[in-house]
Amino acid sequence: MISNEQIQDHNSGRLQLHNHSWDHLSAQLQEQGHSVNELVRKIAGFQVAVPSWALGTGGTRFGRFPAGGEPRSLEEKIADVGLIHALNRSSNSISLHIPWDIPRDTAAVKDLLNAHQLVIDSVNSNTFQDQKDQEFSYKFGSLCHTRPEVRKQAIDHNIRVAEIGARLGAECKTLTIWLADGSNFPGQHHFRRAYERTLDSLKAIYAGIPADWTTLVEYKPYEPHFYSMIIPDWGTSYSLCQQTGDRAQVLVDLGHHLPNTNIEQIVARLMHFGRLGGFHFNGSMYGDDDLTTGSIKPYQLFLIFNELVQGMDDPAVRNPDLAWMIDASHNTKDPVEDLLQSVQAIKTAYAKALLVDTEALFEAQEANEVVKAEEIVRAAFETDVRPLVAESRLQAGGALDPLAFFGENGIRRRLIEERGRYAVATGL
Ligand SMILES: [Mn+2]
Repeated sequence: MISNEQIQDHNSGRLQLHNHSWDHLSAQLQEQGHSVNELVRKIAGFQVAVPSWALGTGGTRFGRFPAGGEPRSLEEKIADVGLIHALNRSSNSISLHIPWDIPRDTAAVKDLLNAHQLVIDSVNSNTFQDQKDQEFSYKFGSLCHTRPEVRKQAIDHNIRVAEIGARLGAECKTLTIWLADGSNFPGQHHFRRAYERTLDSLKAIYAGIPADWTTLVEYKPYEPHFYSMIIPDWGTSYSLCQQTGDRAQVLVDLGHHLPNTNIEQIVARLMHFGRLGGFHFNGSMYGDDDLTTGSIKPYQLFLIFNELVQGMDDPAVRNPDLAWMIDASHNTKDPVEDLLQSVQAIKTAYAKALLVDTEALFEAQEANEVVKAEEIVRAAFETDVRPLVAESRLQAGGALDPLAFFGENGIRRRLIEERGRYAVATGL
């Protein structure tokens, strides 16, 4: 849908203004002792996966208002991520949801992924809904269920999800488990037994998937169960992973925290233990998946990246490589525009975190110079890094302004013409 010529056309009209701001910023960064080329290289290399379910409009209990031209199949979802990646050169992988995205023709899907320079990086299981053909219901839980046959069905599903992922390419080595299990009323669950059953189920999944795969375990304090969730917090997730195996890791979803939770500290703790496996980005005002990353609390997003960068740079921290993914629902925005905004916010926070003068910061921390330490962190946050992020995109072959490109070239209108006004994304 997008040719290289179109991107060059778009860029040539904006190049003069970009070069002007980039010259200014790069001079300033060099003055501060940064290697500009190294910054550009790191930022260009930072890739954020798009989940297959984020390409359609989300809804609430009250309604859903489709954007039109939404992808009707796995193939069209891949095409949409290909479009995003062509524009921002930062979204080279897709995370699939099974059973929503079971490929009909694996070879054809792999060819399509290659054509768009994409890979499948992870697969997500679903035991939070009952499927038409399944024998037992998950109404009262899946991996924690009291009945062994229900647990077995959920375990087998997870193993099958990994098998489907493995067939889609060698890059796919991650199974993400978000467990919706929990209870709604006091007395409903025997907390200790439910935990033990969940642990046993996780161990069975871990033993059933390929030995070089990672299992990511997500936590969430409430919803869909409002009295107790089986994995409500990072500590529970951590304890389960620790007992399951080395390749079981905690997944932090920004939206899965109660208001004012210090997520950056959770990130630091998990990295310290070598158990931070991945990230789901979104911006949460309520509970989950609701808003564009960085739209409400950009400073917090930056502080999280500050911990991530420090952890990744510290040779004493033995944390595995992280899986980065957006996990948001787009109720009022065009999903593609929302994803472009999210990736931009993530890379902006990352770029700012790379600018923190950590040497000076650690000195100030040791000397208990509170104001100085805070000012060092804040100075990086207040730097306008947009020309740096744009330069890294430009050098990678992307558009200087992906959002403007999307609007000016009438991409949504063309998608509606191709797929129809009322096309609804599969799985939502
Ligand atoms: Mn998530």
